[in-house]
Amino acid sequence: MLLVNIAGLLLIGFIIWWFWLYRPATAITVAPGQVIEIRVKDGIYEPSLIEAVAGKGISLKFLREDESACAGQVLFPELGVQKELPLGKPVVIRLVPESPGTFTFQCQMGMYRGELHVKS
Ligand SMILES: [Cu+2]
Repeated sequence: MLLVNIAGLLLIGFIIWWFWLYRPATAITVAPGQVIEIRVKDGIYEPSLIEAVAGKGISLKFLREDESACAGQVLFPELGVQKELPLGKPVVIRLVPESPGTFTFQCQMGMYRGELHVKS
């Protein structure tokens, strides 16, 4: 019985780590005019850390491979962007980040999380 509880706690800990704490460290720098493809799969955006330059337009092509409803939208709350992501159909989002800063992008519930770092 105790063993089962410990296994349950470990599982919960793993889920919390996976969905809320895990951050792959690889940053992708977007050159102006370049399209970056972001896969939406298994609870993470790949890549999940995008670097861009203020005032330069960027194109992010989201490809949803996760059929759970959780992955059905991508939001950039600080930038006022919200898009539906149909399963298996790429959606290109064009952004012109005007000012430097860190902007999050996420699914509607915040399990999928990524960051857009905008440099001056
Ligand atoms: Cu979600």
